[in-house]
Order: sequence, then structure tokens, then C-alpha cells
Amino acid sequence: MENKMFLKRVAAIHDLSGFGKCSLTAALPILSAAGIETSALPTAVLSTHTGGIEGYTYMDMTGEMRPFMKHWKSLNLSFDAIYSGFLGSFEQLDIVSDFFDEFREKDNLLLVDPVMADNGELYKIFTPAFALGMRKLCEKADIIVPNITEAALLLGESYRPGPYSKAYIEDLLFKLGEMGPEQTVLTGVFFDEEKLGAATYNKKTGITGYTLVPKIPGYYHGTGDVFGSALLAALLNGFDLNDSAGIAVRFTANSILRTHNAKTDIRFGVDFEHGIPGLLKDLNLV
Ligand code: PXL
Repeated sequence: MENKMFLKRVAAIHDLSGFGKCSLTAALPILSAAGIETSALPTAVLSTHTGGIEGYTYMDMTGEMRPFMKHWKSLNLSFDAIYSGFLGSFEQLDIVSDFFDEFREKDNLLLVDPVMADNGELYKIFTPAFALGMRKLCEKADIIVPNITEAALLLGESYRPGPYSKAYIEDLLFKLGEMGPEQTVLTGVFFDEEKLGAATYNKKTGITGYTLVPKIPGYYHGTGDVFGSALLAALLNGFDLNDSAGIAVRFTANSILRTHNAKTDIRFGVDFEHGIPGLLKDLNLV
């Protein structure tokens, strides 16, 4: 019981998309529900995310990010993990890199989700050059969580549509590990049309692992952020990489399934909220 009294703290560096459940509107509720205090450093404030919704507003927060960092430093804050996601510009890549330097501790975890692409395509606000900048940030991280499109971009390779072979997935994992991060979680892995999930690689132990669950048709928005947040929640609750990825895959897949069954607009984000009690059970918190 006693360790549950101790509150871990995360700095979540993502955009705040007011509607459409992704980035901060996924990370904050999921991490908080998992008993983790979460501080938000918004990279942009949008009316909605940019995935398939027209007419969104976009307020860039680059100019506020260094002042946030300076103020937090003046308060002597420390973070058990720093979790970066959607970054809107090259300058933000530099700021997050400096944030890592400022708040790096012996045992804290730097998790980078290199949010920039999916399904073989860059999100429309990014350029191929941005991917090279993102690679530099990933080199500094302890753990990275790319999907297959992002992995190919980070490695300067062309995108290959699935299904994949184990040899291809492990080749990506090993090359991503060589870039720097000790741990890699690759999402969107599938070997046939039946199942989909994540692959993990721990460079130190050399161990790879897979969690695959039945595939649900359709492209649901914000699932990378739901996945990354649940993964970090599990890691900070003491689960190892492979178990954490398993918990996060099941939480995300169940959220997609509920949304699929409810037939809500796939752009509006997945129903992760009803999965929170189950997530807390998986994390042994209830
Ligand atoms: O979930 C990734 C994401 C985060 N933030 C914004 C996005 C996207 C993907 O499209 O548009 C603003």
C-alpha cells in the first residue's frame, strides 16, 4: 500500500485539441486516473485535431514554452517522466530537447512519441525535413513509441504497407534501438489481416515481444495518444516494457471496439473513458 501514497509526476508536452480526444485530452485523464500527477506544457491550442476535420483553429504556443520551462525550473520541480507528443515546429523540437537537458535526472524516463505521420503519410502540417529533426529528439529519449510510418521516416526509409514479416519488424526495432533509445515500442504491427498490435524491444536485454489482438476495421483518431498514455501509466506503476505494452494494446483495442460498436464518428476519438476501470484493474490499482 505504502508506495501508492507516493505520487509520481509527469510533464506532458503535447497540443491541447479542444475537441476530438487526442494528445493532452487523452494524456491528462489517463495518467491522472492511473494515480500519476500530470503537468501540461501545451505546444499548441486547437479547436480540434487536424485529422480529417476542416476549419480548425490553431494557436501556436512556441513562445510560451521556454517561459513555462523557466518557471517550472524556478519552482525546483522534478518529473518522474517527460512525455512528448505532437510538436508543431523545428523550434519546438529544440525547446523539448532543452527541456530534457534541464529536467534530466539519474532515474527519470524520457518518452518521445514522434507524432508526425500514419498510414504512410505525413500529417499535413509536417515536412520530410521535420522527420530528421524528430530523429534527433528520439536519439535522446529512453523510450520511443513510433508507428510503422513514423519508424520508416525516422530511419529515412520508404514506407511499406503491411502485412509485415517478423524479420522486417525486428529490423526496424533494432535500427531504432541503434539510434539511441534503450526501449522501443512499435505500434501498428500486423502479420496478417486478423490481428494487430505492438512490438517491443529492449536494447539492454535484447528481448523483443509482441501483443496482438483482433483487428477492428477503420482508422480511429487519437489512438496513438491513448496507447502512449496507457503505456506510460503502466511503466510508472512498475510494469516492465512488454507487460506495459500489453496493457496499453488491450486498453486501446477495447476503446476502439466500444467506439466501433457505438458507431460514432471515427474522427471524434475513441471511448477510452469507459475502459478506465478496467485499466486500473490491469494496473493493480483497484
Ligand atoms: O493524435 C495525433 C495528433 C495530435 N495532435 C494534433 C493532431 C494529431 C493528428 O492528426 O492533428 C493536433
